[in-house]
Amino acid sequence: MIVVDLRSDTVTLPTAEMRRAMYEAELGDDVYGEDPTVNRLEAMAAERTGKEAAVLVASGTMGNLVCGLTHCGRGDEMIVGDTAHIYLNEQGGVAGLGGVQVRTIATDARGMLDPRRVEAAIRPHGLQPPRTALVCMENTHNRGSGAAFTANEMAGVTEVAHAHGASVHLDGARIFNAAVALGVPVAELAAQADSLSFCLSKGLSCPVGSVVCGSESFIKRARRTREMVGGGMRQAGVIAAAGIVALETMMDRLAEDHANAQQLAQGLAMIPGLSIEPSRIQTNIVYVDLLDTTAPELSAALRARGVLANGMGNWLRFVTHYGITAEDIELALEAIEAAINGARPVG
Ligand code: TLP
Repeated sequence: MIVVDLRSDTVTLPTAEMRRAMYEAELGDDVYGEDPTVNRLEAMAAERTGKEAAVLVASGTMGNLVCGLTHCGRGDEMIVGDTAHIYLNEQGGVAGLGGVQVRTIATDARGMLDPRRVEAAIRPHGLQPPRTALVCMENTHNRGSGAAFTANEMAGVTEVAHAHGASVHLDGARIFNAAVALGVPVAELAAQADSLSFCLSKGLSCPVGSVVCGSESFIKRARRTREMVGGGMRQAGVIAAAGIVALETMMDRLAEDHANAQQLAQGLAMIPGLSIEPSRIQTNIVYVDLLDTTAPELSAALRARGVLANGMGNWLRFVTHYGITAEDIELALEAIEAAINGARPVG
């Protein structure tokens, strides 16, 4: 059976060019700073994002954790949207490992924070309140159906945070999707944050890895934090080699994923029993509300028809990525329609 795997862009496999680069990578011990391939990837990442320096980490979760722990001390407070991946999907890492108090603020439907709410949540200086050390944003926004925020949209939050002495971290797991969708250099978006973590292992198709970018002094401290959480890797050039290929070759094709997501959204909008507004889909993530069935039911029915999707409660999420073609989207839509019709009560 043909399997169209739309669970996530994390399921992407490395390209042939990546595998070759990994095989041939020049290596050294990165904890000594001696892996030339890691050093090259980090320099490229810093250059692309317009930051002074960068450090390779194992995952997006580790990138966010390292940044949270580097910006915040024990008892400090970190402001995060209540739909953020950091808050929902990272095992409360900064609280569990760093004693950081996480304060959530309601985001809008796209996942954006309202600067006024951020400002109201920032603690006054004093003997008793915790210090608000960090404000986090996410771009693109996973739970916001892949919403891509312009620098302007982020600027209000950044200004408010900085005005009150808090730093800004950007969970840019899919920041290149945002840059491609908005048609702007990634550095323009990264400029709104003091630290940025982006993933190599999602739409960019690498097998593993994320990169944290920031100022020289921040990255120096982040390296120590990475060491603390066991993230110092040795011949990590095998990972970095794929990352270099990704930065060189996988960026522009993200537009294909966005076109496929739009095609999917438009097809889903035609299927009775589903609720979605295709105009909201800016990148490669498509959330759809289920009106007559539940996520476990529909995803099981889809799996039986060769289509994989994740979901919970009354929504399913489809993510387009490298390896998924426009024909796959048509196949998926046929399977979804058949599964919905099969699942709906007759009469
Ligand atoms: N997201 C995964 C799941 O964990 C939900 C996915 O399939 O989308 N930030 C954002 C915005 C993310 O979407 C993810 C992964 C991460 C961070 C964490 O990255 P990894 O999985 O590399 O730790």
